[in-house]
Order: sequence, then C-alpha cells, then structure tokens
Amino acid sequence: MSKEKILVIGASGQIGVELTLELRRLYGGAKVIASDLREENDLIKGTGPYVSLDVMNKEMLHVQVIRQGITQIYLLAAILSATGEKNPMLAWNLNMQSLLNVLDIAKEEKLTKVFWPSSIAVFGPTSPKQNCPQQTVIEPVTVYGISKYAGEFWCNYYNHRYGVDVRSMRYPGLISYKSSPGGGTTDYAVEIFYNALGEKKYKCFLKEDTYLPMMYMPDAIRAAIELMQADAEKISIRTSYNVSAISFSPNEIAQEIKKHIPGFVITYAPDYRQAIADSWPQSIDDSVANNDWKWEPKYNLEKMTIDMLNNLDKV
Ligand code: NAD
Ligand code: AKB
Repeated sequence: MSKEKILVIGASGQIGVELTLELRRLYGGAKVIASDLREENDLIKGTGPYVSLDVMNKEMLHVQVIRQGITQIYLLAAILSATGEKNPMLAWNLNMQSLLNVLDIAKEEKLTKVFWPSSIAVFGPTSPKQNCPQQTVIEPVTVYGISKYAGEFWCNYYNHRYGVDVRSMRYPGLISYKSSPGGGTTDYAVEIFYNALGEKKYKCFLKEDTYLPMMYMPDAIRAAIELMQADAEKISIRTSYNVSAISFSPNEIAQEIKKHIPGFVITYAPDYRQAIADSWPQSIDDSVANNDWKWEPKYNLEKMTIDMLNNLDKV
C-alpha cells in the first residue's frame, strides 16, 4: 500500500475534478485531499476529504501540509490566458506566488513530488508555428505565458538547487465534459459541444482557420499520472515537457460535429482572444516526452468528438 498522501490544490477546476477522481481511484479516497478556494465541485463530493484553502496563504497551506501528513502536491490553481489579460497583475501574483509557496513548502517538508502544469502559452509569435520543439525561441506575449515561463524556471531552480522533485508539462488546450473550463483562449473547443447539442449553433470567438494544439482530458490526466509515476532518472526536463495530441481549427471541429449533428451551424466573431491564439504555435513536437517517459496520446479529433457528444448527451 502506498505511503503517499496527496494534496490537490484547485481541485474544483477543469483539470482538478478529473485528476482528483483518478488519483482517488489509484491511491484510495482518503489518501487524496481535494482543496480549492471555491466550493467543492459536486462530482468530487463524497469521494474523499475536502478542505477550503487559499494557496496564497502560505502559513495556512503549510499547516495543512503538516497536519494532513501530505507527501505530494498537485498545484492547479491559476488564472488562465483570457482572464489573465483582463487583470494582468492578479494573474501574475496568483500564478507566481502559488508556485513559490508550494515549492518552498515542498523543500522544507521534503515532499516526495510536486506536479505543476505549464502551458503551450509559454510560446510566442517568434516560436516555430509547426511542430514547435522542446527547446526553441520562447518569447510569450501574454501575462499568463510570462508567468508560466517564469514558473518553469523556478521549478528547474528548486530541483537543481534543493532537490525538489517537481515535474511539469506544457498542456495544450484541454477539452472535457465533467468540469467547465476556466477562462482560457482554447475554451471555444468545449463551448462548441454544449451549443451544438443545445441550440445547434455556435458563435466562435476565434477565426475559422485558427489552428491550435489541443488534448482530450482523459489523455491529459493520464499524462500527468504517467509523468508523476516515471522513474526520476528518466526525467531529463526539469522546466516543463512539451506534450501534444491533436491540432485543429474551429472549422475542422465544426465539420466533425456536423457528422453527428447535421443541422449544426457555426459563425465567427473573433474578439481579443484571437491575438492570443495567433501568438501560439499550431502544433507541438513532444518527442522528448515520448522518449523520456513514453508519452503517447490516445484520442484524435474523431474519437474525442464522439466521446464528448455521447457523454454530454447523457448529462
Ligand atoms: P481552472 O481555472 O478550471 O481551475 C483552477 C482552480 O483553482 C479553480 O477551481 C479555482 O477556484 C482555484 N483557485 C484559484 N485561486 C485559488 C487560490 N488562491 N487558492 C486555491 N485555489 C484557487 O483551471 P484548469 O483549467 O483546471 O487549469 C489547472 C492548471 O492547468 C493551471 O495551472 C493551468 O494554467 C494549467 N493548464 C490548463 C489548461 C487547460 O486547457 N485547462 C491548459 C494548459 C495549462
Ligand atoms: C488557455 O487557453 O489559456 C489554456 C492554455 C492553453 O493554457 N487552455
């Protein structure tokens, strides 16, 4: 039986709900403490312990880590790209301070591992658009991207300087049906399914030919667990790994949905999020993750679309 006791911070968010459920399945409900600033998500209620926690309050966080005997932290609290541009200082403060609080406590309490997701938002207009490599020109233009890139170097620093086993990956846009996305530029790819099943029409805030890297949530959760379970000597990247799965445009996902909902209509009204999307790569080279810990996605656009529609139809 595993001695690990896991704290998930941001457990009521888009990733947090599904990650908490999967960690509880693997480690047992009582071994995974869910925490968030907002109320407990209905889907995780009754599956294990929940504590209300503000990650910005380092002392409170430290007390919880000691009191609960925490050995691993999954830090998911953040402000994403679109919301970040509306309040840059708030995004910078939360995204940086939450990570520094967790890394410092991990160092002091000698936690076994920390998981902190970065994003494809670290890349900017000067990075290669196609198959963007692990190591390349990185000049982010959003506050979210800047905070993620700085965070990657803090992870690297705490690993090299203090031996903290912090692991990270640059998630693409995530698509899921259990918990709603929280203010990203890629959120259209979730909204489109709700609107297709409801009103059968969707007004997209990105242009029809805006290709972006995306991933279905089951792949994203599996990627996090596989990275965290990999042998430490296999981890050659201590900033953050590129991971990829699918790349598509609003037009392409709309055509895929139309195969199942023929009357579905998409229109386009690009807003401020178009500039954010235009600054990111269209596809990602994840060969280093594949080489180091055998990362491989399982869902393509077709398979994901069928699964999303089937599951949302039941909701
Ligand atoms: P989300 O916004 O859905 O969830 C974040 C959660 O953190 C929310 O439930 C929020 O209440 C909580 N939170 C905010 N401030 C907090 C605080 N002070 N204390 C405690 N909890 C707080 O975000 P998500 O989509 O689940 O993203 C999780 C992580 O993954 C973030 O670091 C994000 O940058 C990264 N990521 C997400 C995506 C994606 O498409 N969802 C892509 C790339 C990277
Ligand atoms: C966003 O759009 O901000 C996120 C991300 C790619 O990090 N989904």
